[in-house]
Amino acid sequence: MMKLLHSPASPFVRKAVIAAHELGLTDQIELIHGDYNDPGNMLFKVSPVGKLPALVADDGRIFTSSQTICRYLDTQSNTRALFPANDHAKFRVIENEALADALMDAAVDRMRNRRKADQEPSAAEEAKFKRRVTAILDAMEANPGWLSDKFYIDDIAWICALDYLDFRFADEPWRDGRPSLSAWYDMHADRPSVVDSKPANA
Ligand SMILES: N[C@@H](CCC(=O)N[C@@H](CS)C(=O)NCC(=O)O)C(=O)O
Repeated sequence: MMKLLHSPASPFVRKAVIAAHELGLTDQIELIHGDYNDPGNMLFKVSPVGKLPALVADDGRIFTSSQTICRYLDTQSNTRALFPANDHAKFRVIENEALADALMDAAVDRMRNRRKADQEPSAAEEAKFKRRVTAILDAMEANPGWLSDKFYIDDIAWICALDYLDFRFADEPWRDGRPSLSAWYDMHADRPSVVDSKPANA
């Protein structure tokens, strides 16, 4: 049984959960509660990075980011693929995934800035992260052909990114002024892998 260090609030963990579902691997993965604030948590025994997600494969190999986990899972299934075979299409998908990951990093960092226990949130950081999220959303809106109906890894990552914005920043609706991205999202919203993995507080 593979082991996935997991939190229901993490958009990066959710990429791995949706990928596993799409690949028919859910039954082969045990979810283990991961806590990056607890040095005693199993996360730190398996991953030198100490970020969620982390995956321990059946043969003991460790994967320490959503990118490598999803690529590894893709090789463990012959039901379908998370990447197109054609190189040109594949690099579009990989770059789209990188955009979603950067959006999630900025949104997660913005939350962390707001929740600093020992100091006031930085207004400059808040503005920087917000600007980055907006710029990435606008880039995708301006290029409606970049995402697809294939539900490759980039589509998975973008669903995770957009749902994370709804989860944490519902007062700033990303749909406003972005009809293409909204239509693309709606096309995938009812997929069982998406519905079954909605973000929740840990
Ligand atoms: N590039 C990593 C990012 C993972 C990440 O930032 N995870 C967050 C949770 S959403 C985390 O574990 N943060 C812990 C920390 O920064 O200390 C990936 O794709 O897996």
